Amino acid sequence: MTSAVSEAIDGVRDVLSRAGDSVVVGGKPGPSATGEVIDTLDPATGEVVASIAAGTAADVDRAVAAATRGLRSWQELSAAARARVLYDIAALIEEHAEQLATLETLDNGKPLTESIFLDVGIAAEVWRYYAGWCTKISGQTLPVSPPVGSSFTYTRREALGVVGLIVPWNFPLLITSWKLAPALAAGNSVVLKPSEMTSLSALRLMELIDEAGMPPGVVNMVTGYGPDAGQALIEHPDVAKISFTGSTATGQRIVAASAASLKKLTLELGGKSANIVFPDADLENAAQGALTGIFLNQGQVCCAGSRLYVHRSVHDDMLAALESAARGIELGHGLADGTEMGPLISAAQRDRVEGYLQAGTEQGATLVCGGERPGGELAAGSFLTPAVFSGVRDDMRIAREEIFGPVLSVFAFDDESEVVGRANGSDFGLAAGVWTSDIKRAHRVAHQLQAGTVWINQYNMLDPAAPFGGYKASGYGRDLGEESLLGFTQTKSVWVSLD
Ligand code: TXE
Repeated sequence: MTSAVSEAIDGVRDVLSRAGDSVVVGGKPGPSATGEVIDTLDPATGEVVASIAAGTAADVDRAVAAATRGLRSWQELSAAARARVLYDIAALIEEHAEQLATLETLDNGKPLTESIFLDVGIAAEVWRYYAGWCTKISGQTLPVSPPVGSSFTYTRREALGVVGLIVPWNFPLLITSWKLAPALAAGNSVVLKPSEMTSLSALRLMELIDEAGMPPGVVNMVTGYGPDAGQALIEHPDVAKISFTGSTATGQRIVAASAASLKKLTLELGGKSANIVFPDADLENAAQGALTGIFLNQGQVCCAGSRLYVHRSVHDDMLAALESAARGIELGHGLADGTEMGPLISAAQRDRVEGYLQAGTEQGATLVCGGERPGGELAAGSFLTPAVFSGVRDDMRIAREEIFGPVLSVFAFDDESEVVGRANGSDFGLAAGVWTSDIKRAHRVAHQLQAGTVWINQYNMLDPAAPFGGYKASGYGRDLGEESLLGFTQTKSVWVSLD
């Protein structure tokens, strides 16, 4: 480990030393009811960096009870006062950007520059965006018909109550912010369950939320394993909604559990996104977009452009450019200078990805480069060199299943309608990319693609104002934008007799 890395870790030691108190109930951080802990590892070295509380159903019960009490104090504040708290949270995130980014990189492995600009930078903007919404949530007056003039009728957008937010490990602070900020802006109280692998930035965020003057009990957190803390939250009768980002299997469990109390759900369940390069595209930009589309965050991105469809006339040149760029990507500790790609989240995730590399080769695809465990200093971490497959068929497992790692599948295509059909021939529908200089084709194809987001001549763009979520098996409901905010509200029609 270089001295720069050790120094960066030393800079967050005080936060790490508080990690055991990661169950936050009624504004008070503490251990779990059982006192059990979960070790959190630096995926670049395999070393334990902290131990977080392993919460269980008893902690979730306490947290939901605190959130039920906290709801009133949050709703008693004026909309402007609630907005001020959210604006202050945004400012505190920016003020502590380096510390939060260091925690994120240490926990997740991603390069520090990604943590600073993408995770922490966009998280602050998300808080600011939803802070603005607090004072703009309004109902409508309705032109009801008979009996004419006898009633005045209007709608109110009301909070749901206590909501449960379950967050994965790939963008811990960012996805927490995606869910928490709109839930609060809409007037709900919250129980947050971060991933057991990456709870450190949430731990620090809870402290900043407290510093911003959030009334106790409005935001509660239970860290712990999915089948313990998570399952208790999704089954809790007093939780009105679950907003979840994670695997399809867990999403299906949440749907089943929601039946008992008819919880409202927002589910973002990953994808297998197609990125389509037409021959009239700016090929240099397209190659760059294809690379960041798949290798950002080590490929552990729900909207990763993991299926790259390249027109046959430019396929070989594009493949050569991708191979050479992929071979040049610098792997290293996320906190080290010059690192372009960090380790995967865990050894188990790397094993999973390696299973797909093997399946791809066995089913007849050609591994052009990558897919190796680097040696030397990196051998102790869960690193994998960026991999590119060519000669992939649409029916192969690597073309159909979410790999969630740095593995790109490249396909050749011949014409537009063929490629649209193949791009849509997936169970998922989270995102897609289109690279072309033909404006008519760009929009025509974007309209035909079955995906919640389509990027034209760019990839992985996100903004708090733009809704994000999936078609088909990629889930339902939306994060971000006004739609996410409204998903944390319910509409009441009020009828007043004028007779
Ligand atoms: O996800 P899980 P995992 C996909 C990706 C990845 C695979 C497995 O393909 O390889 O899922 O990842 C909580 N009740 N995505 O196993 O288990 C868990 O504690 C309630 C795509 O880590 O779904 C964590 O907080 N909660 C994805 C969260 O669910 C439960 C991002 C996500 O973990 C639970 C992550 C239960 N029974 C993985 N079991 C994306 N859409 O971006 C687990 N959890």
